[in-house]
Amino acid sequence: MTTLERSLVLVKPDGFKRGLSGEVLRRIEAKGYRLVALRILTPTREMLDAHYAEHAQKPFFPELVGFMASGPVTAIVIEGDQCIAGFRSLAGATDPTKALPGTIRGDLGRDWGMGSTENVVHGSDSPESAAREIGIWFPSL
Ligand code: IDP
Ligand code: MG
Repeated sequence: MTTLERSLVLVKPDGFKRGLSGEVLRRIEAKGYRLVALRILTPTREMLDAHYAEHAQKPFFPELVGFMASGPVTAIVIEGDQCIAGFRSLAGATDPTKALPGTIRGDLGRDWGMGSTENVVHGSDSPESAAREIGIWFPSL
């Protein structure tokens, strides 16, 4: 028996701009996870400070928030048994240069020589993060 989970997935501004939202949704659905909610929005500074609170003291934080606020993102809540780890597997490693082929970041991402790591997607990393992040992006859920 495993636990039914929800995870917060973002198609980041690089992925949105490149028209990859559909491809990310396709991979989520092909894997068998259910789409629970979806919206397109340009995140506010307040949302990003909350979303990336664990990284507030990191040297890359200003570039990360600047990148994430640079345009629309597709925010998605997915559902399925073990979908948190399952989507992290689909996404691949944080660094798109090292992410394995077959993963979203490995297949669709690359280093663009920018200060921020543009890596197409975000996925929650634990049930606690998922609950917190879903509250930020989908207050009505
Ligand atoms: P994750 O997205 O794979 O969970 P985290 O370590 O939580 O990776 O970092 C959050 C985001 O911050 C990454 O997806 C990436 O966009 C950015 N990031 C992480 N590490 C670095 C770095 O060393 N330099 C620049 N950006 C980074
Ligand atoms: Mg993370």
